[in-house]
This record gives sequence, structure tokens and C-alpha cells, in this order.
Amino acid sequence: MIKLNLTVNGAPKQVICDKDETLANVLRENLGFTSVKVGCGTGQCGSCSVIVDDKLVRSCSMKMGRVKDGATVLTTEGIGTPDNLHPIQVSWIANGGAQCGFCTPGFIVSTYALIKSNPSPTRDDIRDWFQKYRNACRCTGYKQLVDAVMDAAAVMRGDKPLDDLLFKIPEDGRIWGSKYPRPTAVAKVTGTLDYGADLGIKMPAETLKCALVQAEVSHAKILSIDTSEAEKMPGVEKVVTHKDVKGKNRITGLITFPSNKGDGWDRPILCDEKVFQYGDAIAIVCADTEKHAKEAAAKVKVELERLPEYMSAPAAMADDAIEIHPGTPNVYYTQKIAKGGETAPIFDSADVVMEGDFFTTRQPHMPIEPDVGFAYLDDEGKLCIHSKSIGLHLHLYMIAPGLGVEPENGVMVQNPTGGTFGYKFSPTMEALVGAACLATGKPVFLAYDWYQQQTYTGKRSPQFTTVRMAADKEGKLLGMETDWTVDHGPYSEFGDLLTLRGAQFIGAGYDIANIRGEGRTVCTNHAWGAAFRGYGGPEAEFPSEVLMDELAEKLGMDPLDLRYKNVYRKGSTTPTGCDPEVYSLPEMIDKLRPKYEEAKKKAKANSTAEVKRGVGIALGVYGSGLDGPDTAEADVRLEEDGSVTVLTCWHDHGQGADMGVLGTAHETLRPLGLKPEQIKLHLNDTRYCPNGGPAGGSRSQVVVGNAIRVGCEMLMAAMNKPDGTFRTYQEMVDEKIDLLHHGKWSAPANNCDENGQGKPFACYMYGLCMAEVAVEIATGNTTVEHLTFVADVGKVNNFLVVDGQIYGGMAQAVGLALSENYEDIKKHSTMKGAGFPYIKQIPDDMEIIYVESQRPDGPHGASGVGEIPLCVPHPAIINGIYNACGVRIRELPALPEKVLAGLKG
Ligand code: MCN
Ligand code: FES
Ligand code: FES
Repeated sequence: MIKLNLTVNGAPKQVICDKDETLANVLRENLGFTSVKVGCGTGQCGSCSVIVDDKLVRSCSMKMGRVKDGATVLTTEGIGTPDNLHPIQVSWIANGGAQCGFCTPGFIVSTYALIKSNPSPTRDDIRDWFQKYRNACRCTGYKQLVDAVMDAAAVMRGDKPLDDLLFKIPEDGRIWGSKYPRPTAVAKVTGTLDYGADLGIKMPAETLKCALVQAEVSHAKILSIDTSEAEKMPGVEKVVTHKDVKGKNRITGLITFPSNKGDGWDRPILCDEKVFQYGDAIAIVCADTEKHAKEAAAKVKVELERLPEYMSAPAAMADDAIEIHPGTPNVYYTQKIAKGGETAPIFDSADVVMEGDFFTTRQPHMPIEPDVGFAYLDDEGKLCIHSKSIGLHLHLYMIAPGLGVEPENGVMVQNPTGGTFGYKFSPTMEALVGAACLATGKPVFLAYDWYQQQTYTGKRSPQFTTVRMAADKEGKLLGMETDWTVDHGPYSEFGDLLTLRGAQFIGAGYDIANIRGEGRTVCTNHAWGAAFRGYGGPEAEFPSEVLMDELAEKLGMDPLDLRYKNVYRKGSTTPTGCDPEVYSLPEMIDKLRPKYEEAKKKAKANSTAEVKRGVGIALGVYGSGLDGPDTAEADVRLEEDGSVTVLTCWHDHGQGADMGVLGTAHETLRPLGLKPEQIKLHLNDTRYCPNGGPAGGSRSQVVVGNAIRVGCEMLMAAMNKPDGTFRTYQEMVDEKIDLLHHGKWSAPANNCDENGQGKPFACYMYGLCMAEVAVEIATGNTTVEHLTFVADVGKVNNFLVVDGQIYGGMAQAVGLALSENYEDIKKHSTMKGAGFPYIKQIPDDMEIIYVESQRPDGPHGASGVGEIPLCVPHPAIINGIYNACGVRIRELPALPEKVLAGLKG
């Protein structure tokens, strides 16, 4: 142990700690400065940035032995507080810099150090700084962060009044369609918002800390689990195995379609008979400290019989492959698409036919915050689970039978969440802490480190897709044939629904009268397939959008002209045979065209022998909702002080559920003349909040938004007096009129049939992207220099949020196109190794053009936005690479060596 006297945020502090402890842990756990967030824990993300003796450091990588006695430390808490914000924090709020907010305190400290050393930074200086100090953000795409630094520096130099950054409510009192800052912004920029790991520190002292015993192979039979040595280790309360799990010990995958050959009960909470993938949890050690729990976990002996590991769909589909789940074939679901007439005769007689094979990767979600959760029994004996779940009611039903708990005896709460991008559509942590709590009867806490986050959470399912398109010589599409194979990993969870997305979205955006095809879901031993932003959209639209480019070349047409000729217009139908709800694609193309012509000229003029420049375009469509009559509920209550409380589950990944609820409710309640702060939010706790449904499928603005709208309208109708004015709270009470109103809304849609035909979504999102890229001929390295995104996401609730969704989604699409992967479990287990895009990989030059077509079924005309910006840019980038240097990439990611091989080939 060592003793140090430090000055932290101007106050003297004494710490006694191990010299090998990290500064991050000491600041967080010994001293309570939980603005210091630990993301990667290995110096790669900057979320733990603090200033030590005027030097910016990543505190997770600084051992206390290296901190000098008497050192001064500055954390975000010391920069500004909620009632005394620093200009950097004000600027972060004004520019929408905090989405999930997990990276925010680290960025704010880093910016503070930057402006101190350079009061007038250029945008490039800022980008160089964040690159050098490894400040990583997975949500924003960085552009709004650079905007925030520029504004903050201007204010600090005295070149701009701080007041310019403060939001002013317009005269009509309306915040819908504005840049009103999200309600959680102040807490995020001051580091005062407690995420799961911060709440864990503040749990009661008797809380047990958990460590997992995990598989280090991908497929094996479990012969025995010996916990005897581990049980005797210091501080150990219990080693929980499958024998302690009282229910079915399975998480149900909720099979969506009857033709699925599995039963959905394939994912163990704790492995009993078999290991199905690397990282599978075999036991949970519950101890007094995390250190003791981890030390004991290393002593659990698991005897295994190795089985063949099928790490890709083709391997698992081989004739001699054994069934991964005995009794269920590895190919357990097939989905057809049959629209219009047979395609074979069309292909026989078409003027032009184009075909290609494509592959999209096992893209990792890579939130900065690793998974975390805790559980306890409340005074009524109910099992309460707090986690990053973005589908609380759904997850309760998925895990309750496995745990042996009646759903009504369970409560689920979402913690403030540092990004999920869809991986938290799958419950895992929830079942693990639930099992540990029930087995010990004590509060339990479990946090993954970033390695566990990467190796033991679901991933985007890789997809092998073949597409054929037939067209006449004028470029009119006549027919399409498709074949797609989804590698869904070992667990069936939502795999059939994902496979349906191939039927719904390959070729989406175009009027194609005749389509035939088949897709299949395959069980493998690689990481299980979890929802990932876009859920099947990026996989489906990459092949058809790249093939459209190839077809244009064969026809001798410009790729934009070919698209313009074929996009949805009145009379067109989607691949599922229904009418689109709006026809905005022609207008979107019209808006892009002048920029496109300009960009092509610029690319030609700026190409050299060393660096070739090119322009690529792609378009995309994705549904806002879950298939069929997707439903949400919301309660709206009038309070004594005249304010209104909205209660629902609009789960917040970080996208801005708080702003979504506030904007929607405020717009609906405008006749009451409430100020935004008079609308209170009570969200994401199943004990109090009705079921809004999971925050997947970019559904919440449409579906939960409509439930909120209905609830607000019901309350106003109840308050309405015959003279058109509204009753006060007291009048409502006196007249015994209900104060609480239950809004419910179901989408006017139906499920697709076995041929993939139907009207699955009431609202869609439309995107058109232009990528301007540069390819270095010597290395094959691609730089995306400029992205333009034309978006129709309906009427926009909040522009700070929606801009941020689009920039951030595009940044993830750059990663998908060029660098991200999780295939090699070792190499891809770190942020750097997995190709996480830091700021210099993402263009600062990103432009958004809105076409706001009013949605008939969207609340106040809104559709969704979350996923469309990740469905379109990656094919645009790949098409841009071809346009630049003639190399056609059909398998993502377009790593430099692949492009180089193409250049040489
Ligand atoms: N919005 C708006 N106007 C519109 C449409 C949407 O202002 N016309 C706002 C909404 O109020 C909401 C946000 O945009 O704050 C996204 O709305 P929506 O598209 O309805 O999506 P959800 O709220 O259901 O969020 C989920 C969606 C999905 S599916 C994933 S995955 C995702 C995403 O959003 N993961 C994210 N965005 C993310 N953003 C961050 N920062 N982190 C994630 O993990
Ligand atoms: Fe410290 Fe990532 S750099 S947590
Ligand atoms: Fe940066 Fe979420 S806001 S990681």
C-alpha cells in the first residue's frame, strides 16, 4: 500500500491504495469522482482522460505508483458543475455533443487541455488532438464535437458571447423541429449522470461482486465443472453454476415464425451440457470484491470434450457437419420471396443481366461502455434487475422462465446507458445477475471489461448474398433473383426475423415487379447474432446497391440516372408488394444531382497518379417499426402543480429517448401552453412505466411517439371544458375526472406471408448518400473525404438529435465499409484491433440535406431515423472506390490490402 496526498479539482485528498491500482479506479472508487469513465480500460478510448499536473493522461493506464505525491488532478467535476457550467460544457450541449454521453467527460477534459495549450485551434488541430489522445466516440461521428470545441474556444477567447450558445424558446413556444437540448445533456456534460458501473460503486456494502467463468473454446461437450477449490478462495460467497438455476436455465429466442425448425430454447443462462461459442458463461463467482471473484473464477475447473468448431455458415452447412443443437438442423429457417411473376423467363429474354456475390461482416457494436448490471431482491421479494437493456418488458419475458421467476415477480430498470447500437436487444447480463442474486439472496453486481464486451456479446450476423438483376436496354429493372445466407451464430434469437429482412430490403427503393429468392438462417459456433443498427438493412442493401452500379456500367448509364429511372413513384410497390407511404426518392435525387455533378468534376480534377479520387452513390430504405401491428403504451398524468408527467418505456441507447418523449409530448400538449420544463419524464422502469416496446427497428419515434401523442390527446380531451379552455388540476379533482390517461397505439400494418409479401411497416426512412473518396495507389488505403446524406425521416422532432443520429450512423458505415470486423477472436478483441474508427478516419466534411415528407401515420408527421444512416453509406463508399480506381470490392471491409490486390490484379 502507498499513501499519497493529491489535490483533486482544487481540494486536498489523501489516498491509501495499492501502487499497482490505476488512477482511474482510485479516482472513481476511493474518491468518488465517477465522471472518470472506464471504457476500454487499456488506453484506447480516452473516456478516462484527466489532467495530472497539467498533462492530459488516460487514467486507466496510469498506475498509482507513477502518480507523484502532491500531484494535482483535474476531472470533469472540477471544470464545471450543473449550476455553473464551463463554456466547453455549454458548447457541448448546444452542439448536441453528448448522445449516450459516456465519452463526454473524457472529451471535455481533453478539450480543456487542448484550448489551454492552443486557444485558437483550427478544425484540423482539434482532429489531430483527439486522434493523438485517442478520444473515441461511437455515437456522434465527431463532427458535432469539433463544432463544440470551435464554439467553446471562440467563447473562451471572447470572440463569441456565451449567450449565443444558449437555446432560446421561439415566440410560438414550440420546440418541435428545433435544436432544444436534450434533458439529460447537463448531467452528461458535467459527469454527474451515473451509468451502471457508477451505480455499482454506490450499491449497499453487502453487494457481492461477480466474475464469470467463461469458455475459451467455441464448441465442446461439458464433462464436469469442479468448483470446490474456488469455493475455498478468500472472500467467496458462492460459485453459481447451472445447478443453482431454478428455472429452465434457458433464454428463449422467441421464435417468430412457425416454420422455424428450432424451438427457441437454445441459449443457456449458464452452460450445462455444451459450450456453443467462445466466451459462453459456465459459472459465476460471487465474492466480497471483484478481485477475489476473479481470482476464484480462475480456480473453477471445467473438463471439456472438444467438438468441431463451425466458425462460418459454409462450414456449418457442410454435409458432414454435426448438429450444433442436437435435434435441430444447422440450417433451421428458410425464407422465400416471391413477388409478381416467375423471373426465369424474364432473365432469359432481358437485354441486360448482372449478377454478383457479396459478403457483409460480423461487425462488432463497440460501445465505449462495456456491459454492466446488478440485481437485488426488493422488500416484496421481487427480483429487480438494472442493466443496459433496451427492451425491458421483452427481456423480462425472455429470461423469467429460465430463472424460474414469474414475470410479475420481476422488475427491470434501464440504467443510463453508454451506447448499445442494438447488442442490448439480447438479454445476457440480465439473466446472469438474476441467477446470481437468486442463488445468493444478496444484491449482486457484474461488469464486463471491454474484452468481455467484445468477445461475449452478440454481433452483426455475417451475410453471403447473391443478387441477379435483369433490365431492358433503357435501364428499367424487370426482375431480380436473390439468395442469401445468414450466419447467426449458435443462438436462434431473432434469427428468423433477421432473415426476413433480406426479402424485405434487397433491392428496396426500386420498383421491381418480379422477384424470386430464398434466404436461410444458419447456426454456427462464432459469436451469436444480435440486432445491430440497421438489422439486416446494411446486409441487404449493400449487394443490391453495388450491383446497381455494376448494372449502370454495363448499360452505359450514369449510376444516378439508373437509380432515378427506377425509384419508387406512384404505382410502384416495395419488394414486399405494398405501396410505400411516401414517394420522396425522386425529390431526394433532384436535390443531390447538382452536388453530384460538381463532385464528379472535382474528383477528376484532383486525381493524381498517386491518389485517385472518386464519387460513389447509394440509396436505401428501412422500416420504422417491428413487423406487423407493432404496439406501444404510454401513461400521461396531470400533476398538482399543473405539470404533466409522461410514463413509458422509450429505452435510451444514447440516441435521445428523453428528447424524443419531451418533444413529442410538448408538441401534442401545445394547447395547454406548457413550458418544456413542465413536462416530466418517468422512463424505463417496468414497475411504473407501461410497455413501450424495445428501442429497436428505429421504431420509438413512430410507435412510442404515437402512444405518447394518444395519451396526451386523451388527457387534453379530459381537461377540455365546453368553452374550449382547460380544467385545472383542482377542477379535475373536484369533478372526479381521471388525471391519468393511458395512451396506446398499434401500427396499421401486417406481417409478411411465407413469400415475404405484406405491409410490414407503416413508416419507412429513406436515405441517399454520396461518398467522395480518395484511394492511395501505393497502399490501397481509402480515405472518405466527404459524405453527403439526403434524408427523409419525416418531420424532424429535434435537429440536434437527428443530425447526430445521421453523422454517427454514417461514421459506423465508414467503419463497416473500411475497417471493422470481429472474425479473429484474438486480433479483433480490442478497439484498435477491430478497426474502431477514430476521428481521422471519419470525414469532418459531412453534409445532411433534409426532405421532410409528412408521414400519414407518424406522430406529427415524423418517421424514425436511427438506422437509415447505417444502411446506405457503405455501398456508396465501395462504389466510390470503384469510381476512383476501378477496384470492385464485394466482400467487406475494403481493407487496404484488398484494394491493393485489386489494383495489382
Ligand atoms: N427523432 C427525431 N425526429 C424524427 C425521428 C427521430 O427527432 N423524425 C429522434 C427520436 O426522438 C430519437 C432518435 O431520433 O431520439 C431516434 O429515433 P428512432 O429512429 O425512432 O429510434 P429509437 O428511438 O427507437 O432508437 C433506436 C435506434 C436504434 S434501433 C439503434 S440500434 C440505435 C439508434 O437508434 N442505437 C444507438 N441510435 C443510437 N444512437 C446512439 N447514440 N447509441 C445507440 O446505441
Ligand atoms: Fe482509459 Fe479507455 S483509455 S478507459
Ligand atoms: Fe460518444 Fe456515446 S456520445 S460514445
